Amino acid sequence: MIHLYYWPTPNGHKASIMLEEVGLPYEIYPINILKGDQFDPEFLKISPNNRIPAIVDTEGPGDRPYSLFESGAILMYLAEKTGKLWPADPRRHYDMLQWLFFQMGNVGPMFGQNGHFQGYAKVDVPYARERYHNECKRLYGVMDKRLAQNEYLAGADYSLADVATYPWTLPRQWELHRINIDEFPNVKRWNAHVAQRPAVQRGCAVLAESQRVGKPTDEAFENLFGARQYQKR
Ligand SMILES: N[C@@H](CCC(=O)N[C@@H](CS)C(=O)NCC(=O)O)C(=O)O
Repeated sequence: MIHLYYWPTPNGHKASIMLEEVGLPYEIYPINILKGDQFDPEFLKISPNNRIPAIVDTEGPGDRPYSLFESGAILMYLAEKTGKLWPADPRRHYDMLQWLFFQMGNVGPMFGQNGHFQGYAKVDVPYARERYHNECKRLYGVMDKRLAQNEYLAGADYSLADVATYPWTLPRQWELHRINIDEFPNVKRWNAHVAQRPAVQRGCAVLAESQRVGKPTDEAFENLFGARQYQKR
């Protein structure tokens, strides 16, 4: 059994989509990051960087429980465990890894900062707003070029790179990220195609009723970006 420590955010969705894709049984352990559950000492033992998602595999390697944090590592673990979305061919394998790491090192951090400075920061910082918006648009351009020649990010096959990237490019994020999707028609086509996968729909539906809409409350801001985030632990 997989225990999924989760909240319905783009990084959380990577893990829930993946668990649906590979068909492993899992139980949800909600970590309400708006209320500060991520600072619970028991959760920090599993996820020392106070971030979701995290998992515990009760039947981990050596038949002992094993815990993981960092969504990219979780996707790779679940793929290798099940042999699903884990290409045997070395070229396909490394094509997949390159585009997975492209998401982890670029799309996630830059889109996250873009959203922060466009919509959440309590003071307007034009330089940061412009820098991260430019980066976000540039990365949409990189993906658009890739998807002009390939059905999916890693090539002909749906892969971990799509699982990781799709939740960061949802139509409801385009306005916050100031993205005119018509400038990126290949991303638009790919996004609509991935959205039709039943596992993607089931993964995105997990705790969807708790999804935050609009600006964070003062309590959520304090937990995510304020003094509580920076307390020594
Ligand atoms: N690099 C991490 C990022 C995870 C992450 O940023 N998670 C956010 C939600 S999308 C979170 O847990 N935030 C809680 C906090 O900032 O305290 C991963 O890919 O797992």
